[in-house]
Order: sequence, then C-alpha cells, then structure tokens
Amino acid sequence: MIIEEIQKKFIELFDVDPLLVYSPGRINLIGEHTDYNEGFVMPAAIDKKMFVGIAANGFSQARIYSLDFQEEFAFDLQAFGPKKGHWSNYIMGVTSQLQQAGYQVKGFDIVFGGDIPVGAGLSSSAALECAVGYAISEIFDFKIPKRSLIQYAQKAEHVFAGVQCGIMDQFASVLGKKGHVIRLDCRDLSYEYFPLDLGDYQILLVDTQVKHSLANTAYNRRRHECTEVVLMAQQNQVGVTSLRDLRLKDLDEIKPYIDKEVLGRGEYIIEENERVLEASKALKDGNLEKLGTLMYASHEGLSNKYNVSCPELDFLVDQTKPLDYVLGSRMMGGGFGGCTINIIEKEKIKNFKESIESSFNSHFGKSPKFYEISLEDGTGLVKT
Ligand code: GAF
Repeated sequence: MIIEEIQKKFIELFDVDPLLVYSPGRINLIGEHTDYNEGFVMPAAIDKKMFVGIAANGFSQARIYSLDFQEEFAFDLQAFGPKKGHWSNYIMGVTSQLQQAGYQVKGFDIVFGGDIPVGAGLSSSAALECAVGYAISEIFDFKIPKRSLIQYAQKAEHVFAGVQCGIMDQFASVLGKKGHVIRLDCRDLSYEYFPLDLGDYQILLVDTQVKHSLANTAYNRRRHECTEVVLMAQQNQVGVTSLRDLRLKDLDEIKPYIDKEVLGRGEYIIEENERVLEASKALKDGNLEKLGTLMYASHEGLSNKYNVSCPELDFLVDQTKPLDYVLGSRMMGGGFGGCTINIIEKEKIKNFKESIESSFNSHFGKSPKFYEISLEDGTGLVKT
C-alpha cells in the first residue's frame, strides 16, 4: 500500500519511477540508555518500516515529499542547515554527514512514508535517516559500508535533530536480522545475533500514546549526568572512560561527593549492563522466565533510578505483574512515553488487550494501541 502510494506520488511530482528502499523501526528487549555509556543493548529490527522512493534529479537541489505530513520541502545542496523541530532534519542531517565524509552528493528527489508510529519509541527517525543514507548511496553508487552508514545516521541525529543519541537505533535498523535480536557491545560495535524463539509466547507492544515534548532535553540531560558520574569516578580510579568500566562498589567511594539522583543514574546503568549479559545467557538457555524477571527489574531501574518512565508506562507494567501469562514487561526506548514491551502467551493476547484497554481507559481517559510485531531484516532495497 505505502509503496504504491510512494510510486504514484513520485511520478505525479517528478515524472519518473523511483528506486525504493526501506529501513525498519526497532524494539529493544533489554539494555536501555546503556548505548551512550559504551554498554550492552539487545535490539531487533521489526516489521514496521520507513520506505523511501528516490531518484537523481540532475540539479543541485534535494526535493522531498513526506506522505505522512503531506508536505513538500526543498533544500540547496550547497547551503542548508537545521530547521528546528522539522522532519527534514533527518534527511538534511544525513546528506550533510555524507558530504562531510567526502561523498559528492548530487541533486535527488525523495518521497517517503511508512508505518512506524511516530513518537512511540520505535525509532521512526533512525529508520528515516538510515533509509535516506542507504538510498543516496545506492543511486550514486557510493557503496557506503553499513557501519559507516550507521554512524552517519547517528551523527545526523546529533547535529540536525539535537538529540545526543547512542548508536542502538541506527545499528538495529541497518543490521537487523529476521527472527533474531542483536546483542551489541556499544563500546567496540562487536555484536552477536540471538535467535528469538519464544514458543507459545510472543512480543506485544502497548503504546501509551504519550509523547513528552521535553523528552529530548531530558534525554540529553541523562547523558550529561552519566558523564558527571564518570568524571567523579576518574578522580579515584585510573582507566575509567565510561560507566561501562565501573562496578557498584566503585560508586560507594564517590557517594559522599555526588548528588543522590545522579548517583542513581550510574547505579542503574551498571546494573542494566549486567542484566543484558544475564539476558543473553537466559536466551541461550531458553530460560524465558529469567528473561521476564530481568525485564521487570529493568523497568524498576528505569522508573526509580533513571527516572525516564511516566505514570502511563508504570501503570501498564504494573497491570501485567499479577498475570501468570505475561513473563516480562518494561518501558522501551528513551522513555517519557511511548511503548511497553511485553512477553505474553499468544493465546491470551485477545483477553489481555480487552482488559488493558478498559483499565487504561478508566484511569487515563484514553485508549492505548497494541502492536504485535515480528523481527525482520535491516535496511535494503524493496523487491517489487
Ligand atoms: C533512544 C536513543 F536514540 C537510543 O540511542 C537509546 O539511547 C534509547 O533511546 C534508550 O535506550 O531511542
């Protein structure tokens, strides 16, 4: 459907058939906010995707159309800069990174759209950045290595969107693998695929539909607080470059000198890194109960120590706790809204949805959304 819409709009606007590429959104099983602390994460690419139609246009201009916003935008490739709060930043940001890396980007036209809900914590922005980077690489035959593409997309987010994000989202979008989660070490970008065989269970996302307008500011602040802990620890210890290098006992030594809340950020990250490693072992052993317990502990830390949850997310996680058919639940992504990720018995999904819908509604006066997702391959060409 979306692909046909893109093709139709492209021909209407630019009179040629575009090359079509896609880049998926992502989930994250466990390992939240650890990526920018050189820690471990466990994301996967999903079957919700961003699609980009692209063609070279022979000018030195980029002309873009967003299907979702039904809006056109153009920029001159020799002179452009961030446009506060606008979707074009993701496209201009990647273009700028490619130019800085020495790629001679010529004029191009783009029509894009997708089915990744925006603001739900499923990384629609990373998917757009990765799709655009890959699409430009394809039409101009740049053959950009995947790892570089991931890094350009991340940097685009920093410079043009102003979010000092880690690398997890772009990595998962580009290197996702069907049926697998990725355990990524964000320190050296080494990774391992783990098949996700959930048997009678499946992943269900519940979307609070909450989008916090200050989420980006709070995200950048968390990043800064983590740096504060590291700087303090460096006074006592040599060889510390990130929270990844610290253990809980190291925090005892700096406790008297640091704000309690900031110290909590450090504790959470150290514990969450540990949980990702335990979760990989649980997955290898097929111990889904253990995985679920770790997910609940992750939420607890995100809510009470890292302070990135919100009442709606806490409510959704709490609702699952008495249910023996839900193995684990936690908020997912940057936080302050978006989705919870749940591991739930397939047969019980219908009942679960009905009961959560009604309790959420009577509590918050609105309905959540539910997404049953599958794990898919990362960025590529659309086969038509
Ligand atoms: C957002 C960021 F973009 C990621 O890099 C990551 O930090 C995540 O929040 C939290 O784990 O999605």
